[in-house]
Amino acid sequence: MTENEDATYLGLDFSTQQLKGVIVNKNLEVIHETNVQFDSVLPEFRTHSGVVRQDKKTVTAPVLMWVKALDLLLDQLKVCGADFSQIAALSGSAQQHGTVYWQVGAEETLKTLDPDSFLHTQLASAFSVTSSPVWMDSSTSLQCRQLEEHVGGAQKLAEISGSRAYERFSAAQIMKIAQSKPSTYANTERISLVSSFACSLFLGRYAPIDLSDGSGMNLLDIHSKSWSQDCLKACAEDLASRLGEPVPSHSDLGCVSDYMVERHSFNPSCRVIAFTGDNPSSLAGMTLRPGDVAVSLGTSDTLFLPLTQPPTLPEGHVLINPVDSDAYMALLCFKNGSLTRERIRNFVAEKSWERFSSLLNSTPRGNFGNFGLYYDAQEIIPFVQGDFRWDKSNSSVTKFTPETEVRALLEGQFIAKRAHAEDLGFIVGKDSRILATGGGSANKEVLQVLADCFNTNVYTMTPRYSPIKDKSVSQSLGR
Ligand code: XUL
Repeated sequence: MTENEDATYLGLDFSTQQLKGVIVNKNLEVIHETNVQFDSVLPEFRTHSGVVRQDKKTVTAPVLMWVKALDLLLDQLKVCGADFSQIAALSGSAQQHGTVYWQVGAEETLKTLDPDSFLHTQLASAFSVTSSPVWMDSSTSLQCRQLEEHVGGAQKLAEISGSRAYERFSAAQIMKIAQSKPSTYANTERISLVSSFACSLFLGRYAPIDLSDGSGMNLLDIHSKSWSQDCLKACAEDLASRLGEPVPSHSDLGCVSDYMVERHSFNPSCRVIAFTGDNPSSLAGMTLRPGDVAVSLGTSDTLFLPLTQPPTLPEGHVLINPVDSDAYMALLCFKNGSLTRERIRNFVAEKSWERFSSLLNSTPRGNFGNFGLYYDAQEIIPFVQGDFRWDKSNSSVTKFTPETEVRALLEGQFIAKRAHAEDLGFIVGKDSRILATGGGSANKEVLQVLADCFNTNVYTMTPRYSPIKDKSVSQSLGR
């Protein structure tokens, strides 16, 4: 497409609970924005918070739900008045680690889609695994130990891939499928991450895995930026051909598919840029400077920061930086984020954030010495589950008053983040900035607790809706 003053750009986010689409102009002003909530809009897939809990440890999401959500989202954007012919380029982000299994012959289907029908009807039998394992899954401890043993231990695996073996990472998930369903694995011609799967729907062929999201698999050598032969071998037979070659996260992959042009009137020269994981995308979008730490408060809570060199971390992850493939980023992920905050809010604050905030404001910082840690699902760091409460004499108790519970929850969540970050050697000093993002960062009272627990200033980004504000960092909460 030639230089066009009216050019727009489409961004997609395939997150755990919803699919979101945003169209911005060349000044990054949001022109259209819409979303599809999986549970309420697509109830036929029977998800809760976007996932299906098969048992306490096994958590998956139906692949066709994501495809159908895209059919709906594109139609919704058109109803909002979006003109797809003006879109010069598109890209996207997605929940990390989840794997999508394309059946033998599926790429041929992708390349020959009929513009007269929906994607979800045509791709109904394109997947050899119909419900994809996602990042909330913790059912692969056995495969994690096997992988670490094969490469020479947890430390060695962390040196190679940036992380010791983690249950939700793709290697252990692929290994579990190859071991427990060998015919399903044999009938799989390609394995995508959720990000590269979503990108493939726009490209009309298999999109490569990008280096940044690819570092969340326990399969990529983060130094050579190619698949580690040792890890591949430990995981499953003939895996390299099923993964394809990884590419830098900002790669231009070519033009949008004929299907998108004919069905949705995309411009045939609209470029498709590699999709990546949600955390790398946030790092890119927040333009962090040295010393900054980002805290994302979403379905998962994460903490991440840019790095020039890759340390070997005993816990947490080192990923390749999505903006500069020679640099890195550190990532800590806590599974019990917004769903746990909502559970406590529903229990003690009549499902109201206002009531939650007023309970919070009725207790002082430090909560009179009361402290709590709440893990609804099997946590990642530390690997525990359950509610734990202590009073000021450090005795374990089973119950708090509503106001004590609310503060104990937030202080527990944020002090744990600080403690784990400091354990890894990340020092939040007086000149540091914490940049908060994600749904939970909309609540000022919650951010104040974050500022108090880290004893530093917390900033949020202002989305650039009209009227447009100049400053991207608009709000500062004092210590
Ligand atoms: C990161 C992680 C989650 C997912 C879901 O390691 O597991 O943050 O990306 O958002």
